[in-house]
Amino acid sequence: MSEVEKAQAASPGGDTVFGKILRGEIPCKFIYEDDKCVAFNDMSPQAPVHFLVIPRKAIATIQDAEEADEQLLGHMMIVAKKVAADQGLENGYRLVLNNGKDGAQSVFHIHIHVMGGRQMGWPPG
Ligand code: DGP
Repeated sequence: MSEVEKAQAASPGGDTVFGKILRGEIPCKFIYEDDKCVAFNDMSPQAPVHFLVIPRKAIATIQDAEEADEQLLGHMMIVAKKVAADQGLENGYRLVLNNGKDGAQSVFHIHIHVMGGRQMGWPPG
């Protein structure tokens, strides 16, 4: 099943695989963690380096984010750039936040994809 097909089949609401990862129910090696978010490698990498930054707080989609989440969302971007530097992405990288069905979101717990280590194309599919 392609990532787009997974997104089309995914249903918003309820628990997610990322909730299970955060609770330690699914083993996952964090490459970064703090009290607000964690980062780990994507199991289906689309680039030589491909990791996800996810908040510990379960927010399903960007539409579900509230004004009070402003600092958390900004923090995730700062973590993304710090981990990207740790991963040696000195020539740039792509940040992606797939949102909702048409955005090809398959896991309804917001996450920033950070991809690098190759030349990215544009426009995205
Ligand atoms: P998105 O389509 O934007 O919702 O991306 C979800 C990503 O999450 C997708 O690239 C694959 C990744 N993913 C899903 N389940 C797991 C898992 O159990 N472990 C890891 N490391 N990544 C996962």
